[in-house]
Amino acid sequence: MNEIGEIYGKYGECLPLVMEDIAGRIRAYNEEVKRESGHTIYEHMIYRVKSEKSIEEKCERKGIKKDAHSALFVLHDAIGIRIVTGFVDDIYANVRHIKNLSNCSVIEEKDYVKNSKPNGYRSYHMILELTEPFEDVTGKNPGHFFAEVQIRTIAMDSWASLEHEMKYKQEISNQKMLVAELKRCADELASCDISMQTIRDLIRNG
Ligand code: 0O2
Repeated sequence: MNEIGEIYGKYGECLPLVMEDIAGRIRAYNEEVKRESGHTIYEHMIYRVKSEKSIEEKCERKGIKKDAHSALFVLHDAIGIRIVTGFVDDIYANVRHIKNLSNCSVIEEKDYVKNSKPNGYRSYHMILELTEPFEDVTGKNPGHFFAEVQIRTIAMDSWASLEHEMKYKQEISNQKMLVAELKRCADELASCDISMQTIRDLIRNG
């Protein structure tokens, strides 16, 4: 986990606890499904509290004040959770479960799985508002905290990592060609994801 820095102030201490609470409940459900059906609804889950440096850079990029209120109330991804699934249907199984969690409401969602970005990016994004037994930046206790959840298949995840690597590389030759190739790969992977889903359903139900 990243070091918690100044920008989060005293609230930085409870962020890992808020994160563990929500991640723990997502993990517990995956284990319950596995016990009952023999299958999991995700392959792995990673989570982190965004580093002080990254959240400060994001405040700068967005032109907002660099303080705890911006970091925790204006921006909503100080806590980030990524769930990586084997199959497309499992993305939606996770979405349904998260929407039913107590003390948790989905305040924003973007389905880049059904509506992929022009570059080929696919993922399901949700911003969660969590009510937790800690004081928040507005002085409320129980307080409100936010977390960004990204849910995608293994294929979508490896694509996003590679595309992210390209985006952050300073000088890159053949960029136009690479962008086009990445888009082609994203579409091929999406097509494979659909076929894999169909094969899985035939194996499980047939
Ligand atoms: P980082 O460094 O990964 O955290 P926001 O900027 O979050 O206020 P936005 O851009 O409308 O608002 O949110 P969106 O589209 O839900 O994207 C949020 C995060 O999804 C991004 O965070 C990326 O991590 C990821 N993402 C979105 N689009 C792409 C994409 O085209 N390629 C890849 N590889 N990842 C993407 P940050 O804060 O931009 O970056």
